[in-house]
Amino acid sequence: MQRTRLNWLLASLAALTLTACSGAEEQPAAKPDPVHFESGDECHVCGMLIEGFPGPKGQAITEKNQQVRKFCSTRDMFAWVLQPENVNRAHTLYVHDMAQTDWQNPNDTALINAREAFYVVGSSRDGAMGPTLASFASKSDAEGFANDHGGRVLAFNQVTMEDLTTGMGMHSKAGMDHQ
Ligand code: CU1
Ligand code: ZN
Repeated sequence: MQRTRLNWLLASLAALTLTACSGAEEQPAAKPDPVHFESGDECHVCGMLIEGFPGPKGQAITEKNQQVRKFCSTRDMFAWVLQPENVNRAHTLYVHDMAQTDWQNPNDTALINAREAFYVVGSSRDGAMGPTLASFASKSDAEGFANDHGGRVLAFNQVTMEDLTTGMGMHSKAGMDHQ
């Protein structure tokens, strides 16, 4: 009797350990930290130099080989993310929180998880390529920005390809101050 009970105990312990191990293996690797934008960095989508242009930037660290992709604007980041080969991937994505930093010269200390951010589409403020999506960590900051500069607030998952083109159309006046 004793012995059977011991065997049973050992067996269940072994099973527990096995479960714990395979569980640990399935856990995704820790999310990589954002990297700095450096002078000379080029946008992965449009090829232009990223530095020296206003508005929030984006970056992606790819799911597979942890390759860094940098984008001149949130708009170009979404143009890449929404491609069929990327849209279902767990790429790590960062954008600037424009509540924490200057529109003309966003600082990398303000990079936040793009998937948890809120975006103002169709505002009057331009990014590196003209119309862009203003990114914010907090929904109320995004709403405040939309009150001041127009546009509507979307969560990451609500942004579509159409928002990158037609959604920008309501913007008209402030579009020409590129220096
Ligand atoms: Cu560009
Ligand atoms: Zn670009």
